[in-house]
Amino acid sequence: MRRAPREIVEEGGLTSESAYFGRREVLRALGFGGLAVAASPLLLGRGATGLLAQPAPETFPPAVGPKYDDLFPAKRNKTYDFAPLPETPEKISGSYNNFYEFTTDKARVWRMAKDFVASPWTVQVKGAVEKEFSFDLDDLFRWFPLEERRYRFRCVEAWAMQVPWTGFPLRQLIDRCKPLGKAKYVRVVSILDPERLPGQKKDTHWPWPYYEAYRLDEARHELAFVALGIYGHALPMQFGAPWRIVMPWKYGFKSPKSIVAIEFTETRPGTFWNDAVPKEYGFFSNVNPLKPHPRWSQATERDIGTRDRRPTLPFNGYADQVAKLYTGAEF
Ligand SMILES: Nc1nc2c(c(=O)[nH]1)N[C@H]1C(S)=C(S)[C@@H](COP(=O)(O)O)O[C@H]1N2
Ligand SMILES: [Mo]
Repeated sequence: MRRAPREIVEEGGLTSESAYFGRREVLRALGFGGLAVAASPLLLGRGATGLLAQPAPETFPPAVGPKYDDLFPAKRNKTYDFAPLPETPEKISGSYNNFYEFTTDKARVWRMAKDFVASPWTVQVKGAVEKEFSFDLDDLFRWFPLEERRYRFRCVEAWAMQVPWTGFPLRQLIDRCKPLGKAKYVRVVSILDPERLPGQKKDTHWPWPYYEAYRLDEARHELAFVALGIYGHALPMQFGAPWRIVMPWKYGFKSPKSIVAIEFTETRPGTFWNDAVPKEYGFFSNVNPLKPHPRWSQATERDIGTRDRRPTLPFNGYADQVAKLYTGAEF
């Protein structure tokens, strides 16, 4: 996130995503990544791959394979909708991802992730629970009825999208874990596998694996969601297959991908970004237009689909539902 926000979204007054993707490919072929750097033979070599590569497809395949296709598409839950904003096309949201385990280059994540098979998969449940246990993909996909929810999503870098997630309320999974009364927080840990995740091998200055945490009342809120799918099919790898958490009122980094452990604690756990850059990323990180990031304003956001800029909403538009969870200081 060091450079994060603006290098792509803000660049050059582009008006359509085709112009944007077209220009990216051209820049890449010339040896320019997201940022202008002096062309070197090495960069040209790498860039040439970009020119030969196919542009992003309209849709991306599930990283768990076809095994759970019978569960999709799930029934839409009409309580949750992002209207009047338009749905962000899969082609756009699926080729503009933050998933640092692969690469920090948002436009390249889908290509680097496309051969990753997220099956089999085991999730450990530990800490302050009645009994520690683990579960697998069949449990995850078939324990609870799946539904589709249309949510807004807001990255701390000031870009936003609107997507239909498929899954179930996080509260149901928490109940299944049987936390003890003394548990006050829940912590989740993403996959650690440097052999298959090039970012974990290359960017060793980060405290891998990725980890996040919430106060239990936040995690049990009706909006807190377990996503197993998006756009009516199981998650493609770049979205965090086989499952992730989605907290739509918080900045996107509080929606961790590809989770392998859930732990209940009595004291507040650290989080990946707060531990890595404490001055920039807090524990709650609720979307707040009035509280600028130390390096940029959060007053407005850019829609990655329409490319419109619009005002940021408190709690990303979910204030009526979640504001009551927080004191002023926590917002
Ligand atoms: N494990 C893991 N989870 C992650 C990230 C990451 O790098 N690794 N990036 C976060 C950030 S900063 C954002 S904005 C969202 C992006 O989700 P998307 O690529 O599905 O849009 O994922 C979040 N979850
Ligand atoms: Mo983000």
